[in-house]
Amino acid sequence: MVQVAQVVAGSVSHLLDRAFNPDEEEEDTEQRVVHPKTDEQRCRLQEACKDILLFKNLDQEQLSQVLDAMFERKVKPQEHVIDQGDDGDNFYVIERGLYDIVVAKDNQSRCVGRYDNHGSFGELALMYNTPRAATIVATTEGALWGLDRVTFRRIILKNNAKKRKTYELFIESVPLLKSLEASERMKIVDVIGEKVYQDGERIISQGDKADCFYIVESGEVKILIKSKTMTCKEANQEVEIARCHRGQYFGELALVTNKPRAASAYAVGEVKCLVMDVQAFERLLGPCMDIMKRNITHYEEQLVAMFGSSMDLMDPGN
Ligand code: 1OR
Ligand code: 1OR
Repeated sequence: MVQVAQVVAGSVSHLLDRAFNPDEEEEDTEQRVVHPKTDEQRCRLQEACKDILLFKNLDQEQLSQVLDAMFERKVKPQEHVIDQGDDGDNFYVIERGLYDIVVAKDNQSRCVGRYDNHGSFGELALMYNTPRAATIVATTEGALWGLDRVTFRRIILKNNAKKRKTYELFIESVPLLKSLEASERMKIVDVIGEKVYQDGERIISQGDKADCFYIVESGEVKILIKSKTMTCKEANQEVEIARCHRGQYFGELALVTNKPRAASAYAVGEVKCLVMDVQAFERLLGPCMDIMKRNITHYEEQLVAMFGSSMDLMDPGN
């Protein structure tokens, strides 16, 4: 069933896309797209959106406008939600379902990744006014929440202009990202979300499936490992193996090795992290891969030095 959006305040002609000027104060004159929802739909929508990184830096009013504008879309197996090369119409948040990311290059289509019941896609064409960069195919029955291009650009792009100002200097100072071009660093800022953790809160849990990468913005993060081979009395006891401070990263190992999390990470005091999803990590951090791989070699050396075996990094679920 196609739901018809209610457009309140302002005229429909404003829906036509135009050059975006983030400094223009236009909130009060701009049309608002509202798709009415039942309480039950709103609950499901809020649950699906609670970890969406692009929504993390929005204020209350911006977030409520985004949620008002979102509409439900059910999909069937093999349905193409997005086709590479098309113009961008909507941004999508996943409520449930599996979705393949397929990229065609040199006349060959390749599945380069997959969304598994979480995450979002379709932001790139809307952010940069480019054709769709990949095809997204549902491989199961699924449910999505769409956000129209005009609302996305009005709210998310405006917020991204602010994010660029806020994080530009910090991102330039992150050693891992030094080898990137300035424009590539800005693309990282565009897709990251800030998450805040309280003292003692667990950020990563050893053995979990991984979907995010973290850069410490402020505070301290301690890394603890449980090892079945270590010489510690209690086999299941966690021991501290490292600390990460402002400008340092963690959570890359599971994304690089495609394995479960090798260790757990906890906040020491209040911690702010910039968080990137695995798709953005693969898309944007390719040029930093050598540095990360070199550091992973150091973990393995340390592991052997500390516990006499590097088995656990290869089999972190135990
Ligand atoms: P879009 O608006 O271009 C397709 O529509 C979407 O697929 C895109 O936004 C992203 O949200 C999502 N490269 C390009 N787009 C990707 C990628 C990707 N992964 C997810 N999307 N990768 C590089 C492939 C060479 C990363 C693969 C994990
Ligand atoms: P992850 O995705 O596996 C846990 O999630 C993260 O802890 C991991 O990525 C690394 O970013 C981080 N061995 C394994 N992981 C480590 C280590 C480490 N240090 C930090 N992490 N070692 C410490 C070396 C000083 C070797 C184990 C003794």
